[in-house]
Amino acid sequence: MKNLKTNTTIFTIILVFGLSLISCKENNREQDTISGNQEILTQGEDTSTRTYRAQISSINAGANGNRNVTGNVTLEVQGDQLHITVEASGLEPDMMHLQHLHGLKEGNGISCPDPSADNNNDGLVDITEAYDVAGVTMIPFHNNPPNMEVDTQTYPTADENGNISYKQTVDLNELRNSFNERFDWEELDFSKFTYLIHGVEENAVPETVNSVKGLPPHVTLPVGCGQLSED
Ligand SMILES: [Cu+2]
Repeated sequence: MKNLKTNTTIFTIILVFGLSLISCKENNREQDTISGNQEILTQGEDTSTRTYRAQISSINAGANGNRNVTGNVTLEVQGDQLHITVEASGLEPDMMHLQHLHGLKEGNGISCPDPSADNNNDGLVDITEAYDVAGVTMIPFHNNPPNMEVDTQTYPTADENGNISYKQTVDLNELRNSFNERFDWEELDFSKFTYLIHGVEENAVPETVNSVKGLPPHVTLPVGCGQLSED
C-alpha cells in the first residue's frame, strides 16, 4: 500500500514536470514566430538600396607602362551599411594601389582630370594637379575606411596581371561620423565624389612629379579615375 502511494507520487511529479517542459517549448515556439516576423519587417525596410557607380578610365598611361586602367566602382547603401566593390585592371602588377574617394567640401563641379590639368607641362597629371580638378583625398578604400587613414599598407595589391578585386562592407554611421569630424562636411552624398586609384613603378616618374602627405610620388600618381553618379 505504501509502495503504491509512493509510486503514484513519483508518477504525478514526472507528469507535472513533463507538462511544464511541453509548455516551455510552446512558449519558445511562440517567441520564434515573433522574432521571425520582425526579421521579415527589417528585410522589408532594407529593399531601398541606393546605388552609385563610376566607370574607371585611364590617366597617365605613359607612366604606367602604356597600360590603360579600366574598371568599375559600385557603392551600395543598404540600411546602415555601405557595400563597396572595385574591379579594376591595367594596374602595375604585384603592387599595392592607393585608392580613395576624392571631393571638395563645396561639392559640385569636380570631375576626372584630363591632360589639361598638367599645370607644369611635364606630361603627367600628378596628385597635386589632380586635386584642383578631382578634389582632395577623402575616403580611403582599404581594410577599414572609417579610420580615414591615408598612409597605410592595407590597400589592395594588384595580382600578377595587374587586376584588383576589392570588396568591403562599412558601417555607414561610423563612416559618416568620422567623415564629418575630419572634413566638417555634414552631408555624405556619394554622388559628389570622384574615385581615384594611384601608383606606378618606382622609376616611372620624373622629378617634376609632386606628391602629398609625405608619400613617394610614384605611389600617389593617379592612374585611373571615375566620377560617381547615382543610378
Ligand atoms: Cu586618391
